[in-house]
Amino acid sequence: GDGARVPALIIGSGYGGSVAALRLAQAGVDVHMIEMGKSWDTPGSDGKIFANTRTPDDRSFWLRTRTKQPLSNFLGFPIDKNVSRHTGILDAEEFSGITVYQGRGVGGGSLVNGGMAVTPNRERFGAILPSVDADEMYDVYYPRANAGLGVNEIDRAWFDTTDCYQYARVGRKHAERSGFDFVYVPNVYDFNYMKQEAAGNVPRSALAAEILYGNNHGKKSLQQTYLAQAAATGRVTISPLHRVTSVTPAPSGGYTVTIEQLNTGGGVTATKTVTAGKVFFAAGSVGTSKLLVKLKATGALPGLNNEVGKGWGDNGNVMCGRANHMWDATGSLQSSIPTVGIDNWEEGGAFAEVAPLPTGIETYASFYLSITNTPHRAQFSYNAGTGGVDLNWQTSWKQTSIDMAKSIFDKINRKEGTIYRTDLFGFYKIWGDHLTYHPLGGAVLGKATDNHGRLHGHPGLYVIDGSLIPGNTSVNPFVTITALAERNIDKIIDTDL
Ligand code: FAE
Repeated sequence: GDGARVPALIIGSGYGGSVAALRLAQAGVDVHMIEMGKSWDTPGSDGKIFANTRTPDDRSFWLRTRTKQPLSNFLGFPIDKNVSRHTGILDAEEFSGITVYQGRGVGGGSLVNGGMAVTPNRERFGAILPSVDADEMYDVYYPRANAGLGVNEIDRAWFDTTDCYQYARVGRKHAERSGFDFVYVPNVYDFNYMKQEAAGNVPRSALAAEILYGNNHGKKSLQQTYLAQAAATGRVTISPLHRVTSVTPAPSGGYTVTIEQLNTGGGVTATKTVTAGKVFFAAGSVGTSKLLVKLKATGALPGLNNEVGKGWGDNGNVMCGRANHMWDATGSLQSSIPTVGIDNWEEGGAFAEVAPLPTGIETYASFYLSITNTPHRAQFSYNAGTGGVDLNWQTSWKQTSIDMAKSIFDKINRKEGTIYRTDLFGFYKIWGDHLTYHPLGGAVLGKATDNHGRLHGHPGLYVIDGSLIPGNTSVNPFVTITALAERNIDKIIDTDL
């Protein structure tokens, strides 16, 4: 409630925030989590909590009057439509030069993402976060994160025969014929549940094209894993539809946190303050960076250093489709959960996931989301004129990522005698280069913070989310965000409580 005092306050309920909440609670600390999105535990008028990908509605987007679907076109035609402004689940946040997709609600990105749970190869991790003891990460924290998240692997025999992964088998065949390393990618979607979907025994989710706007079944989001365990401790309170706007040192010690309560139209219905002994920034790379940059610039947290807002990257995300021959049909039934990838990181700087196009009809298309080794990093800065925070990302920087992705797909196209699809992102546009699903950085470990996420200049303030990672993880990021959070909270509980 307003004016309360809490030992630990966590801003955001995604991966970093959920790890911090569970471990602090298990250590006996009472925790208050503040989450700007909805709780996503109540069915809508159709009886379902989450909207379907094929029929986005008010639930689908964060405070927009028109959808902004990542795949904006089909057969060249725009498919976006009007919706009413609502605190929906997927935020397509626009900065100059890039749209950053993020989850909104209790569970953060785990609500909307594809569940691909990838532990990077050890050498690549060492290159990204050299100050982190890799032995400890690979012996203790990656296994702990994988267990906590409920990561599982697809049954290869089932993969080889099920209709819903025909598109992925075509992806495998093409990758192998061009000599690329083909990898099976673990996931937090329960593959046993998916088998039951295919057999017609349970309600369909992955096999009903659910993804992006939430999965009604099968996926173990944070609500089913870390947050369920955290709730069971009895020490964690979550306030959904509450947004943190300020954190500043309190006269009596600790920090005064200002919080706006929102209605589902996005309006502010109340403003509250809470005093917190310790504050954990877990608002995601963009959310945490925006808060810190603004709080430093406006003098609320004057001790923060000049690294705040720096080192932001898009994980090199770029999308494309390939047009297959008629004999390489990808199937009308496609599981929305990707489970395979093409690894050309060492040679060409790209790791591509074979993604579904779950339109429900045969498209003869292969679709890919590539993660690339781009060197480009942007910076957040406070805009005193608008009171907002800008990002200086350059659209042209994506060309580096496109070139890296082409190291895979140009070769496959040559080998197969095929071409790129030009109808998925606009009229005659091959590359989906306007967006990222994987924002990383902005409060980089060892720069804006010490080697365990303690913010420089203000004891008792911590960063514990994707903003600690300097712009790239070489693979999909959430397992690394979770493992790093497990490592940092272990140290913080040992030494700071
Ligand atoms: P995140 O999960 O974004 O949580 C931050 C939370 O803070 C959100 O719930 C916000 O609503 C909340 N918040 C922000 N600002 C405030 C504020 N001022 N006050 C209160 N609350 C606030 O952060 N990653 C993978 O590894 N595998 C995948 O298959 C994959 N697929 C993806 C697909 C899509 C469509 C998207 C959008 C992302 C995908 N990701 C995937 C990325 C992954 O979800 C993302 O890296 C993590 O969710 C980031 O975790 P954080 O804890 O940093």
